[in-house]
This record gives sequence, C-alpha cells and structure tokens, in this order.
Amino acid sequence: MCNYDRHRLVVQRVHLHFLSFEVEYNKKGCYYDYLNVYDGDTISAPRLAKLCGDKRPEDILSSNNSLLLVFITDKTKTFGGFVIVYKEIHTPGT
Ligand SMILES: [Ca+2]
Repeated sequence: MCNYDRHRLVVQRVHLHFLSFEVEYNKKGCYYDYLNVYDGDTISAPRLAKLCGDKRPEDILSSNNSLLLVFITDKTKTFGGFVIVYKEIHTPGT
C-alpha cells in the first residue's frame, strides 16, 4: 500500500532553460520589449533578470518554489519571441 505523504514530492526550486530567445532591443538596451524574471510569485520579489536581445540567456534557478515571468512589450516591432522550458527541482516529502 502506498503512503501518499511518504512518496509526495515537494517542489523546492524552479529551473528555467531557454530554447530560443529573440526580443526587441536597441541602443537603449532592454527598453521597448523585455522579459522580467522574479525570484518569487509577485513583482516585489527580487528580479533575477531583465532580458532582451537575440542571445539565448543563461539558465535561471529560483531560490524557492516559484518564479514569475512578466513580458513587457509595446505596440511596434515584433521579434521572434522565446521558447522556455522549466523543470521542477524536487526533494522527497518528509
Ligand atoms: Ca516591440
């Protein structure tokens, strides 16, 4: 018989990996369009990254069990966008 609590997995951290990334940028940097990544579930959490451009960003790992991604964009110039996969980092429940 399976004991649910004993086998439950707890999400401890969230890992992001960028498969592709292309967001509008210019001389002003990440100004018109950008992706903000916060280390928590609200925009008052620490911001881990502000991303734009055409280079694939480094992987991002949360310090806790949530990450918030907020994409800011204006109404002109659309670039390719992004594909991101995430992985939950688990530890066995106690
Ligand atoms: Ca734009």
